[in-house]
Amino acid sequence: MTAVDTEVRSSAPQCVFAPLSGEEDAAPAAGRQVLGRVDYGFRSVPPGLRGGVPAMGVHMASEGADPFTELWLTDRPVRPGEDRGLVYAEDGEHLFCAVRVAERGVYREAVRRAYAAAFALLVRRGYPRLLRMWNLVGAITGGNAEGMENYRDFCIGRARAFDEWREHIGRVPAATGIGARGPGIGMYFLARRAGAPLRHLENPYQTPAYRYPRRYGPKAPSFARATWSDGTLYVSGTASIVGDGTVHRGDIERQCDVTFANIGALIGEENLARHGVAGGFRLGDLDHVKVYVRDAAHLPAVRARCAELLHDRAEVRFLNVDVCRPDLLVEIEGICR
Ligand code: 3EB
Repeated sequence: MTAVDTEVRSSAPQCVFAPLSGEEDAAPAAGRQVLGRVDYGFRSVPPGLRGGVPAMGVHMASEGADPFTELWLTDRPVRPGEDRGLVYAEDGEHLFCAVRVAERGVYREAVRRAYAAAFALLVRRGYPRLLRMWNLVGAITGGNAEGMENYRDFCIGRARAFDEWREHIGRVPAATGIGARGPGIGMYFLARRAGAPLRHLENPYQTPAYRYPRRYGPKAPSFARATWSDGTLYVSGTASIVGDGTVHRGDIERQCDVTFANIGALIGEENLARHGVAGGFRLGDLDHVKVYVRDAAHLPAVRARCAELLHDRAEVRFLNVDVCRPDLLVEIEGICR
């Protein structure tokens, strides 16, 4: 594999964590256009164009956790649109889109359809290189109408969509799959134009999620541990998993340590080289970090550990939500550039 050239000037959209916006438009930085906006707030708001910006509200914040608005900014002109329940915007290099699946007894077919609609949109608009997806799943470890865990039900639908669209969309990208405080599933995606080079990374300490054995569900989760695009490394939600198994059940301190060790190994020079990417990152390079903590009582300990390991100026937000395995206490994602 040859190393991907470092591009002179990145066209990657810029992630910004802003104060939670109300119904009014979030004010973008001067001269910048908003590709997409996700309100990590106290209720879910269906995807829609608000002030010409694709926006969605997800019920992720709570007392003691951090409400915020995530903005994806670009300095290129943006074209927004709506298509079969999806909202999106594109700037010629990247496309953001958001969709929501309403609460239902069994999710898999609706999830398959929502993913397929998103994939059809990406392909039609000329952005078939999917590079990041977020899946915020209500009652993630609860049972559906058939007694199957909602997360496993969700994974079946997502896997079917990837199977059906494999030749157009290619390999699975970095992802977050995490609990939401309200019902239903909010999903949003970033994709890049056709022809752009992407690299999807695995973690030397972890079994690829798409190869998890059947005991974790009938269809393995469709995601990579990280995706590199345009000088930016998008790090998936990462937890205290070694191989395919959860380690340190019930021990928040050690789960934090394993999670950070996993991220460190994933983003380091050696692992990037293994995937044909030049350079390397450290935990201090991680920014726009989201830390998902299952038990509110663990928030102070996790905040303290993050303050030690992450950069002083890193943007970090803490959310008190369920994680996709009942024995996982914490999950952490971020972006390096
Ligand atoms: C794991 O490593 C923890 O299903 O999209 C992390 C990131 C996890 C993404 C997903 C799930 C997902 O298996 C869970």
